Amino acid sequence: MPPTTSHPDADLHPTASGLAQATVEAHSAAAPHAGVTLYSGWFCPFVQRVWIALEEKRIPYQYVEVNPYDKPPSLLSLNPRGLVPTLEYDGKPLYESNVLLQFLEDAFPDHGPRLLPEDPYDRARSRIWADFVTSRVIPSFHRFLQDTEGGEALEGKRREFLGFLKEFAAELHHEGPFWGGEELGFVDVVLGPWGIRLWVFDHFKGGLGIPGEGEGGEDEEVWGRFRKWLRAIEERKSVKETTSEQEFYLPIYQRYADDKAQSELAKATRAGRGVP
Ligand SMILES: N[C@@H](CCC(=O)N[C@@H](CS)C(=O)NCC(=O)O)C(=O)O
Repeated sequence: MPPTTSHPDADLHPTASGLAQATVEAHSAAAPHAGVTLYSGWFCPFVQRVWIALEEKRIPYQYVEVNPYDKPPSLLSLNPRGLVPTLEYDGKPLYESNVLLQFLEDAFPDHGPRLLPEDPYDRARSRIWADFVTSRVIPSFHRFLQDTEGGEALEGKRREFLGFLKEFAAELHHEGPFWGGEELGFVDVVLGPWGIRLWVFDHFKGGLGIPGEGEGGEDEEVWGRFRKWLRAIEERKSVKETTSEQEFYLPIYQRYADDKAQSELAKATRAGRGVP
């Protein structure tokens, strides 16, 4: 059958599956008054940041699935960048996942838990580490995933990525389980969607190499703390209920692993730039 669209990445599974499918169905009705509409791609980790926050805060929202590689006019008219997540609030558009997280915090102060700390210093620190995730961890995740040279080049990218994860892990609250302590917060939501996607390195790149229990040597404590964080993220209801079945992510990540993906993120990685 000839492709129905010209973008090479557009041919993906059309809808969420598994636990995420039930969440989509529960939010298929038009957004209630003072609610928001989330223009989403079920597979997208940037979307998942915002989706987790909407679920955690129990903000009324409508979920609208769009294919950002076959951009419908409804998406482009709201977001000239044509990226998901895009949000419509009171008829007005907003985008950029980290901005959206902070917007939800400001616009719905009485809904659910606050993700950012009250204390100005702690808020600023959360923003520093959220920025670290977006400017360092995610580009490095993609450099590693999109490597097709193998050998020393792949090994170097693996080491770079592990180095960033270790730097992140060293900043985690001593007990946790989350970044700032017992409660899930902004930094957790910003990295969480990539945390639950670390399986891609086992699947496509011969392993990530986070030391297992008792294997961390002088870094045992920091890696132990990272594993505890990751377990807490993986077990979080809002994370599970916004995650689809692995088999449907596979063909998408296969294209990244073969360095064939033509998304803005894949192209930016190839060109040595950061997150689009
Ligand atoms: N900086 C954006 C990145 C969003 C993004 O790259 N979304 C991807 C899907 S995961 C997208 O819409 N890609 C469409 C494209 O590459 O044309 C954010 O944080 O919201």
